Amino acid sequence: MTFPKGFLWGGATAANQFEGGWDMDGKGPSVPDHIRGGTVSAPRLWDKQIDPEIYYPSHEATDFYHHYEEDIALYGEMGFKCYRMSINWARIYPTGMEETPNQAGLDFYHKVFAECKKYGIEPLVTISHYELPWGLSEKYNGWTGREVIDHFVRYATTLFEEYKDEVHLWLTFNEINCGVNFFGRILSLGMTGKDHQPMFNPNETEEEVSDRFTALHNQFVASAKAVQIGHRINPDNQIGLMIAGNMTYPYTCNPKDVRAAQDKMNMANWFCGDVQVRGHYPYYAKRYFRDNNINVRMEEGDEEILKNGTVDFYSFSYYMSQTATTDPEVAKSAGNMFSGVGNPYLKASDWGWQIDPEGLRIYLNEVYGRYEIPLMIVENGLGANDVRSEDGKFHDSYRIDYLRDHIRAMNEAVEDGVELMGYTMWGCTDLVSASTGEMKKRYGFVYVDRDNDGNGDMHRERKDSFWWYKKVIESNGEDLD
Ligand code: BGP
Repeated sequence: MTFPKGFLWGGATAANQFEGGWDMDGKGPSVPDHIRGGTVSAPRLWDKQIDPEIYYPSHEATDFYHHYEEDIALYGEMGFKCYRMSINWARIYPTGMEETPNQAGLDFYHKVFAECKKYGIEPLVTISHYELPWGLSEKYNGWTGREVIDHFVRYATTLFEEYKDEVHLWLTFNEINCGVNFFGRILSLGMTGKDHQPMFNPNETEEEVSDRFTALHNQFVASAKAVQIGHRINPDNQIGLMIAGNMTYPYTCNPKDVRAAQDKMNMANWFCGDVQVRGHYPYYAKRYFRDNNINVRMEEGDEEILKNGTVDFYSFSYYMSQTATTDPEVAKSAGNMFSGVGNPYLKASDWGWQIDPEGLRIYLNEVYGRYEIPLMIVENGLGANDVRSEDGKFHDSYRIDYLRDHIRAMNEAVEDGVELMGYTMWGCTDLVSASTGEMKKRYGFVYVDRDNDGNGDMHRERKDSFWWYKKVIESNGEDLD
């Protein structure tokens, strides 16, 4: 086992799922603050007006806002080299439209970075992780509005300047490729539509699909501008993209299935990376837009901006793989997050996500072969319902098994020659699930006393995986037992 020296071992969280303090010290509401909790079978609904009688999981989340010292100390104890976190835009610009930033918001993250420094932890900051200030969402129908680009650029510039000496690793948008799908409409693009609707709503008109791709285009332009500004403010900044890693296999070797998988890989996985790494839309986009009557509103000069704002590295989340087929009978079987077809060779988590460590090695090789720029796994982990054992502890051996298998696969990819910067396990401290809004779906090395209805005193406890991961980091990935 050989991981490169300086490999960035660590964990990852996102402000809207972890921080809480949703209305504290001048923070404005953001889109997730309007989204209720749900389950795997009961969809999360979003409300235009926040109803004080209703429980919204992001409002307190698992309260990093008041526990950051303790949480980062635990990361220090595990030996983290890197902590991936996001800054909440509405904490810095409460409606997204102010001329000057909220000082209390800026101060909070200075304190967070100072704690990281204490333990020698390098922060990796996602500038926008599934949240848009509510003010911008309401005024412009989220990223559909071209104006949002300028608001984002002002926000990103503030961060690059303010944290110039504290942060050098940045990601512009979390899982930007979710915007290719209806799935990303609210979560990723802040386009809310009709009131009290499910967060994931597959029913879109042709016009709405065009708006969604326009919104995604606006994110591409905003990201490319931010990359250029970030490099100018500090040439040491490394700025990456972030993709929901979507490994799709053909269900059979029938060429029709192979083509279906290729098509899925193109649009659900490669499309955004092609724009952000290569600096232009891929060749297959034209036909996709034509066949689906999609009209993306672009402006003169955008091509130039995309060309000049390509990223320094490719980061991604990886949880599962899926298959594709054209056989309508097979297509009926259960899918997962990207509504793909089940793979009979794989087992699934309790939430139906198919576990595939080998797929991680394949994916790493595919991505590196295509772009030949450094890669980083910034999310990977197992969402599970952790139950306290009779001895009062959390023995999460299933999580250790999942992580061990993925780290082995990652190591194989490094041996294959893939240039990998690091690995930040998702949800290192328990936090709210993005897709279902549950607390019950836990990922952490650290348990947080909080349930689906908002009960619990938020105290933290180490699970077995905490001690295991500490050994993994100490041995630079050699000791996985
Ligand atoms: C990714 C998101 C994260 C995170 C993770 C796990 O898609 O970037 O925000 O939540 O998935 O998903 P979930 O919380 O739905 O289990």
